Amino acid sequence: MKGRGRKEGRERKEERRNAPRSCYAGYFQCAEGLCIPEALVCDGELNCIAGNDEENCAREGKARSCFPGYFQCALGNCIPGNLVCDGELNCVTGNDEAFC
Ligand SMILES: [Ca+2]
Ligand SMILES: [Ca+2]
Repeated sequence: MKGRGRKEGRERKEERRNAPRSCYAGYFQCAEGLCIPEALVCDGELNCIAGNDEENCAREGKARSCFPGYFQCALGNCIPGNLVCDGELNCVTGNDEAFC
């Protein structure tokens, strides 16, 4: 029943999605005008020629570090440090257990 700290990063991402863009809904517009599926945004790989599909993540919190004592999952959410290496997957990607 403990909060997992998943919200913070997520909510900010949602805000971005509502920004008016000239791509179809569900697509992200790169700096050079290319439209890529939103699933490719912040997935850790550069899909825009300008690379800004990943750049924004850093600004929105993905590559930003968590509060002291917290661990950052691959998707950018933060979990309490004591959940790292506790034998249970707390990150969606399970990377809190990957480095044990
Ligand atoms: Ca990407
Ligand atoms: Ca864990």
